[in-house]
Amino acid sequence: MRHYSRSHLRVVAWLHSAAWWICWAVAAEPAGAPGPGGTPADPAGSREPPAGTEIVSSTDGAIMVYVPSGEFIMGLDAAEAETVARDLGFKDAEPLWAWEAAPRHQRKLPGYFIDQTEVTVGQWHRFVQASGLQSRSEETARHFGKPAEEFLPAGGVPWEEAKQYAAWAGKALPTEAQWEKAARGADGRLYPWGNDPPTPEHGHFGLRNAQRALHGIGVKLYTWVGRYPKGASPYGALDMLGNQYEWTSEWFQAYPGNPMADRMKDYPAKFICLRGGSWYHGWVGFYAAKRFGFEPGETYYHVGFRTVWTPPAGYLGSEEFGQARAALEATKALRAERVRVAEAAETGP
Ligand SMILES: [Ca+2]
Repeated sequence: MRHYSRSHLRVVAWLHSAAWWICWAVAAEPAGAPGPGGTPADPAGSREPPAGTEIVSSTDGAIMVYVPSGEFIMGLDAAEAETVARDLGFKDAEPLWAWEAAPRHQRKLPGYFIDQTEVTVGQWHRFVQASGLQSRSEETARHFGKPAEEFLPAGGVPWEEAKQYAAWAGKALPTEAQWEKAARGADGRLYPWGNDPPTPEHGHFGLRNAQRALHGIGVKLYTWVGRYPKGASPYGALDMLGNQYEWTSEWFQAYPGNPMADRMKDYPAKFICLRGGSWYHGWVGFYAAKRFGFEPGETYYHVGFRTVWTPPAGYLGSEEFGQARAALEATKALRAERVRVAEAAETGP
């Protein structure tokens, strides 16, 4: 078997570490020091963490990455939808239902952290133990107590339970805009990595033969989080496309100006919006603007979620920030070790 993921994780960890120290050297200028041209720099505490800054959440132990404040491009125009369709091997965009993501428009968001990966079996297990929740997610519970399965994504989680998890962790489900900006950055790219057509190395889409060739194992359902570094977004978020579909915090409704809004008039109050496609739906969901809906009580095994957190002003220089940074190395090492054990066992979920 190949140890593709382990070696890549080492390289990615080193690159992240190097990038961090460069960012830190910039961010750690004395507060109030003159900026370029002799103008005063930002006062202490008002600066944002650099894009892609990683932390470990103090509540649920998730690695989170920073998405800076500012505008970004959301949705697709018709020409972009046709490009995506051709990239994915379709004759036109109709089978993708890409008209649900029209029109292309600009949004502006404050900065926030988002989980680098989907919430895992291990995190979900700690949540139900701490909260006493009688969860409906049998799909996740069947993996409890098995170290090699701790870093599989939670699945079969109904929307209300996902919201309960987020509240327990002091976080929230992402809005659609938060999810989409984390996936495609600010420049309107079609996919997290840019505009190059997707390949089986960009995410887990249930392409069994291709994934077997890549990892040397048979993946039947979802797979361990963070295995596709080539699919990383501009902020380092992983599995934004593929693996589990992800609940957002919002009911599914047409964007203002959508030319097909009439076809979507029954969506609100019926469907919650999910993002990112899934291994079960294959290529039809493999683009960053993809929107999809399920009723909130549904518990499909290809549906999971991730959470977001908005830091308070002054977070960059706080003791809490230092602790969240210090926990990264051990958290990454544990995940790499669990995935190595799982790969060695050559079993899929
Ligand atoms: Ca996903």
